Amino acid sequence: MLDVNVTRKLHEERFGLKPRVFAAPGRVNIIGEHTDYADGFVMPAAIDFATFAAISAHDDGRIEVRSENYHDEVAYELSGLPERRIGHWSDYPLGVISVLREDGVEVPAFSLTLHGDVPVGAGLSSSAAVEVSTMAAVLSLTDARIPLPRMAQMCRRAENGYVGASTGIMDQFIACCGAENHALLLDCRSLEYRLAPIPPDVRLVIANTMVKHSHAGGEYNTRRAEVEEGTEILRRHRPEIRKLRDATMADLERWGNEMPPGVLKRTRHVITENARTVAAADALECGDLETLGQLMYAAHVSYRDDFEASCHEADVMVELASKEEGCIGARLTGGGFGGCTVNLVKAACARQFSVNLYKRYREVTGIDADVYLCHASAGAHEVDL
Ligand code: GAF
Repeated sequence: MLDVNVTRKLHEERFGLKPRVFAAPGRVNIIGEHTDYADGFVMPAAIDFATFAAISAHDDGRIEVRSENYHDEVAYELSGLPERRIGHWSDYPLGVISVLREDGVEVPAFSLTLHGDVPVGAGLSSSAAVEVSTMAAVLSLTDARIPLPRMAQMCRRAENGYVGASTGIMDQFIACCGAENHALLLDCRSLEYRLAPIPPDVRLVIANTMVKHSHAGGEYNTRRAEVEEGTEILRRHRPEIRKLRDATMADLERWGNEMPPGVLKRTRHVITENARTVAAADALECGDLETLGQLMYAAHVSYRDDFEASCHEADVMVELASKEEGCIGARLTGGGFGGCTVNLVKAACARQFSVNLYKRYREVTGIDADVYLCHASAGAHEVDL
């Protein structure tokens, strides 16, 4: 975990002003993959990796944004901010500023230092952590009072519209509304959510396959387009199907033969994943960890075979985890095509589990994985002195 005092000091040394500091966490998704933009259900938890956004105001009409991770900074006149992405790390904070202004927030001049430890390209939502921490920091300089769920929607708009990745609401929402020691079941249509405690004798172990994943363009958007195509075919028969959230397996059995084979499989994944996610939240709330674990394994199989968003390394990682003592459930988490697996593990076994998983994965793939013992953490907040 990063030391916030280091971020404060770096900001003061660079900009000569004492900052206020805001934190937003990364996340791991326990279950519910590619269901958010289908208005379905997801069950992520915020984790103890975060981005800090240290901010101080000034009055020279400029904004300066420094990234300690990229050892780089940008500066613009407030009157001359780029209107769209330039393919640079600064697209994320600049996208947030653009959305704030679109919504009528008067953004003042400031200096901002971004400093985080959410692994990049690992499927743990480093970009949402940057967006949400930036928004919380910038808002602190204004009179605007924006509730956290709306902040999540605005940050999503920044990512969709400005950065150009057609992601759903999950990552920004959990970065805003996550709670210590809880998973969050989100209805991505109504944005109603409930928090489910993670039992104290269960640990979240995140295993990084070290296969990089990225959203901006690429396979994520292709999958999303296939999901839209499947939805459109079902909607022709049942116009009340606005999103796949409204469709059932019976609909798919009836009209799935009109879909290209890939589209049929993507559609089936989303419909079954929604059901699994709701069942998983119930299981967690009832303390039925065995059912929860089985649902996670089933979700991985669906992600691998129907959504075809896994990769060899993630399949190996899940298989190896399932054989370790204390493993309740394991699956590839996040947007897919690499990144991390999420493992629910009995607390008493978690250390040995991590050591063994690292060793076995190295034997099979030759790759040195990062294995993180995490705990569910709070969403966006100001970090007190
Ligand atoms: C990425 C996206 F940003 C989320 O909105 C979600 O679709 C996820 O992939 C897949 O479940 O993290």
